[in-house]
Amino acid sequence: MPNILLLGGTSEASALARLLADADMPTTLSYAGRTDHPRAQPVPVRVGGFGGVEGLARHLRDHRITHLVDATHPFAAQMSANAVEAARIAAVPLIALTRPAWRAQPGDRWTHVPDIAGAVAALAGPPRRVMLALGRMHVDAFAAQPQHHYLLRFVDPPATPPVLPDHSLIVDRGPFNVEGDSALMQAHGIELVLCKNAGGTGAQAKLLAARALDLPVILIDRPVLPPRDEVHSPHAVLRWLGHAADRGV
Ligand code: 3Y8
Ligand code: NAP
Repeated sequence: MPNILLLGGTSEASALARLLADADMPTTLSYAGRTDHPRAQPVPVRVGGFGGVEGLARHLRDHRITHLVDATHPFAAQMSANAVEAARIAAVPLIALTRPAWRAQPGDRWTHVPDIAGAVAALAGPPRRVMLALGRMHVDAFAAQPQHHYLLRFVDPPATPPVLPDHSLIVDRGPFNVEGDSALMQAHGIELVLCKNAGGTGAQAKLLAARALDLPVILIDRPVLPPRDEVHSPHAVLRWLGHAADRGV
């Protein structure tokens, strides 16, 4: 009988958890504990770090995990790197459920930057009204470009006010929709959108709204991850689990 550890925190992880619950496959979904009220799941949930690679390898052994599914966000690079190494150490099969990077379509005015520092540098110049759709963890870096008005969107109210001198703060969690993001961007007179190339549908609304409003977008490239088996749909993970189970792993 499989015993699955699902590293979550994305819409795809939640969709997979639903499929695994419906298939009665024993699964635990894992959150880092970054948000105050993570979405309820149809499978048991654990919250908090494992304690690095060693901690995760120990967790895999102690809990007799038979399959590790990394369905974390493409920017959760440390977690994904740890998953590859810990799965190797504990000899547990690993699959990554990830989403393809977004690709510009006709009408998109995208500029690609390699990382947060590149995004900060790209904001040099006269004041503009910027939708900084990066969440909370990297906001402070943009104090280096204090001339802009920033529209921020956090999942939870921040413990301390953001350090940016001129900002508006929205507290909201996705998945978002085009109508909502378009109305938000127009209400705040947004002239530029800055976000990560997260892929998927849960964060895509702002890009579709920017296209409709003919606004430029600065898109941060994904961090490089170590090689691992990857699929792009929850059903492909089910096939992998079925296949892996056939091989008696
Ligand atoms: C804690 C779990 C689900 C998963 C929903 C997806 C979609 C909505 C869009 C914008 C961009 C951003 C942010 C975002 C989205 C989904 C998905 C996604 C982007 C939750 C969640 C956790 C987190 C962590 C949080 C980060 C933050 C990033 C907000 C739950 C809601 C900006 C990423 O305050 C903090 O510390 C927040 C940290 C990492 C990035 C950052 O730097 O602030 N996600 N987001 C997970 C854990 O603890 O393990 O609370 O339910 C999950 C989701 N957020 O099941 O419905 O699939 O991507 N999350 C980005 O893409 O740039 C918002 O505002 O347009
Ligand atoms: P990260 O920087 O790659 O990971 C930092 C540490 O957080 C990891 O080493 C691990 O601690 C712990 N961790 C991360 N994800 C975990 C999980 N699902 N379960 C248990 N521990 C976890 O991770 P992050 O970018 O902060 O992302 C944290 C969570 O938010 C993930 O679930 C991710 O899917 C979700 N998320 C992130 C983003 C984003 O933009 N980064 C966007 C949407 C959702 P230990 O080393 O102690 O094990």
